Amino acid sequence: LDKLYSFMIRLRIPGGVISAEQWLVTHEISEQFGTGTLKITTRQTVQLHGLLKHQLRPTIQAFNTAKLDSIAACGDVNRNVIVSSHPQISQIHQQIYEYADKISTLLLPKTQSYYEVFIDGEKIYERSAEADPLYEDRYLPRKFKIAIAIPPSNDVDVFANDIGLIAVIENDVLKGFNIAIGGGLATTHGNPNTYARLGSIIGFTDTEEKTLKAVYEILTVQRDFGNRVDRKLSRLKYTVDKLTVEGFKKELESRIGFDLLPAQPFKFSERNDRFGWEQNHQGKWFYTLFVEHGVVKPYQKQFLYELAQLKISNFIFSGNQNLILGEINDDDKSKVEALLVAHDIEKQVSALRKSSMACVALPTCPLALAEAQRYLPELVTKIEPLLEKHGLTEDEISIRMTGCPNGCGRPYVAELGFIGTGAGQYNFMLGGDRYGERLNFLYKEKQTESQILEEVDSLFSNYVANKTIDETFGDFAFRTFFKD
Ligand code: SRM
Ligand code: SF4
Repeated sequence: LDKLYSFMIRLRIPGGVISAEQWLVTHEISEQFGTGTLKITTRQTVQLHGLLKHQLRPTIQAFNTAKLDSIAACGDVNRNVIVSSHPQISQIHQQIYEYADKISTLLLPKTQSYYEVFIDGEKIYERSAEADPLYEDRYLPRKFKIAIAIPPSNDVDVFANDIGLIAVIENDVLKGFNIAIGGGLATTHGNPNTYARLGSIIGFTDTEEKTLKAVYEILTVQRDFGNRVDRKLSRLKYTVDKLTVEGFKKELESRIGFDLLPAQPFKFSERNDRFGWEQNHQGKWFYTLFVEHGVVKPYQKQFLYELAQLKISNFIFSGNQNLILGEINDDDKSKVEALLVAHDIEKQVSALRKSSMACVALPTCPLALAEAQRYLPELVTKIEPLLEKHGLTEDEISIRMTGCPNGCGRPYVAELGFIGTGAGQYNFMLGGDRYGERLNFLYKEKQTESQILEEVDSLFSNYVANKTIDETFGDFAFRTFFKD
């Protein structure tokens, strides 16, 4: 008798946009084969858990009929390419969104084994075998992540990615991209050689051809120079530091055959999603739904199912684990509003909760040392009265939690970060900025809930008494407590 293996499947959705038809298929698959839970991830896609081994093929086949796949959603390849998700913030979002698709396609492994194993059983050698000039016969030393940010929003945490592209826009024209390399968050408890790192900006590209070429060759540098001995030290960030930023850039320029242009100015002034209704330049409506830590609750799932059946909106996952219902015509807005009311969707949610993010952790993640998405909601409920006590209820302080130091909920770039060290214990990280441009630091080790609440109370009190005008909590905490 075989063991009762159960699997998680994650989709590849560059830019995080799917149609109503694709939502319906995803919904139905989750009911038929999964646990029923849909989990929106920090990289603009969804995961289904609890798939039994014999259900894998029918699941993947069903996704395939809806033109959805799971190729390169995991593994030592380029992962889901993410993009700032609010279309209304820029008239040229569609143009930038297309980059996500192009980059994802450009960097897909050429192997057809996915189709042989999961779709139609046709032998790979019966298909036209295609060489893979990018991954060759060895793939990358480690997973690889790319994000595209559209200022003023850094909702993708662009500097936490191996490659971060920052769109430079002037008078509603896309001028090109600043390129940041070597971002990555994971550390390992007790291994001082591991560290979180924000991407370093190495220059600017002003045409699509140059941007794609630079992105592609950054991967080949990592393929050829990355550490293949120690997986803990094999992400691009370590390669960049080994070669030095300048050394990496030189190697890259020799491969692309042109010099990168000097980086262009840009400014981030938001990272959260814009909840509720917004209208874009073409008059289309977008509604952003708060989905706490990406776990779609049953009443939300029912609402989304009924909405998808109307086929009047698309579904856009945000890098903050929320969901945007997009491209809604003026005439259809009232239908969505009626459904929002019927399902009692619009709840009062505090600014802190809206700025919170947590990874999956227990019970499904095998690497979890502590709770995250099941516990952070409870911790936030206990912090909310402290915010009230100190007059901070409107403050959008970012709070993030993960069950281990891998950093899936990006806690290293939060103002308040909690990283699991053991059951009920967290390293308390403090002093990230609000927009993801500065790492936080370890403030207190292995804190229990009561210690966390006591610290937070005292920090809020100190903040209110001593902050400068317009100083955010993270900036205040960094200025006050960070010791080099
Ligand atoms: Fe992650 C591994 C969940 C975003 C760093 N991550 C895992 C696994 C697959 C555990 C495993 O290897 O067995 C988790 C599955 C748990 C489960 O039960 O579902 C997992 N990671 C997630 C998600 C679902 C968290 C979430 O709640 O949203 C995110 C899925 C993203 C996606 O759709 O592709 C997720 N993971 C991230 C991020 C954030 C990001 O990419 O913006 C990071 C930190 C950024 C980075 O990569 O530096 C991240 N995950 C890791 C790592 C550490 C990688 C490293 O450099 O060492 C691991 C462990 C590994 O790769 O060995 C990991
Ligand atoms: Fe699992 Fe750790 Fe990632 Fe959380 S941060 S999902 S515990 S690997």
